[in-house]
Amino acid sequence: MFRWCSYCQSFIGESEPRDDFRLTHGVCQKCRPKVRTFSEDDIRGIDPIRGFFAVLQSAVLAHERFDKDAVLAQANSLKINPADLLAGVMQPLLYEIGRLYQEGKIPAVEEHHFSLMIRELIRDIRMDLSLSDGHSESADILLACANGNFHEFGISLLELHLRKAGLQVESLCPGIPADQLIAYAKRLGVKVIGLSVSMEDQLSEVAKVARLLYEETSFRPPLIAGGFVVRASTPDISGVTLFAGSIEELVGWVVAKVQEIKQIQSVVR
Ligand code: B12
Repeated sequence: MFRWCSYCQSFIGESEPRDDFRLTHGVCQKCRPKVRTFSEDDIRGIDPIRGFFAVLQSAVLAHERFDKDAVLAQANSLKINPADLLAGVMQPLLYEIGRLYQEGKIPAVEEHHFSLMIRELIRDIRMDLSLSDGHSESADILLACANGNFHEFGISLLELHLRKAGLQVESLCPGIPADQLIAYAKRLGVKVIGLSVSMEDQLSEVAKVARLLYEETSFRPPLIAGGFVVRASTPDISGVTLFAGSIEELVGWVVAKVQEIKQIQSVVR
């Protein structure tokens, strides 16, 4: 399920059961100190978001196209942050679309149309936040699709959440060969590399990056991998942290790791 804060309407994260795409309420860390008890009114705080989600979901189920500008405007009027819109509203819809396609309930073309709309939405959000598509000179973390993976929404979403936490993020999709990826990460001086994997055969690309990093002498940032096929049960890959947790947990982990590495580097210098 997808948890929203009943008080400030921000997306908190996912909770079990993971295959239930409905929205449920909770209290985020920021609001927690202000809240001692729950009243019925408090719980109803996410009703407008549930309503918004329900309208979008029925449009998707009815194979209707929806107007991304109207979606953005409504999200804005509900004070939904763009990163939360993607994580808490669009992400469950993407999973729902994937399930419908897998069950043969919608044709592939519907899945493609919906993907196109999400892609445009992400582009608009990036523009609104003045995030250039150009490449910067340095970054704390490089997020990339594993070579051969064209599913870009996962890393776009993570990028927005990591930026929201104050990190400098560079992202790369589609992926590039392992040696070029490492050369690029080195040039940016990143503290962490994150690879996104949507299909089992892409796990070997992650292993390739880990092997090449192991051969490096002066540049060995932690390598993490996540994505649709990464589960707690995924067999270990040497030199890789497999991450199957929530966005919230990932952001916490990366922020702590980057701080730790920066501290070590400042002492060594
Ligand atoms: C949209 C979509 C597409 C779009 C992608 C558009 C785009 N520009 O991104 C299109 C139509 C192009 C597409 C193509 C294909 N797809 Co597709 N696609 C999907 C769909 C419906 C949604 C994916 C998505 O965006 N999810 C939303 C994002 C936010 O979720 P996410 O990627 O999982 O990311 C989250 C986490 O996994 C994690 N995460 C992601 N990356 C990382 C990285 C790190 C470091 C960490 C820590 C965490 C992390 O954080 C994110 C936030 O929670 C899924 C179905 C599904 N249920 O997911 C299928 C799905 C992933 N696709 C699938 C397949 C098979 C394909 C194709 C092979 C289809 C084909 N026959 O052509 C091609 C492959 C293309 C390729 N080489 O990559 C399968 C994969 C099955 C498998 N495991 O093998 C799925 C599961 C559908 C299915 N049920 O069969 N697809």
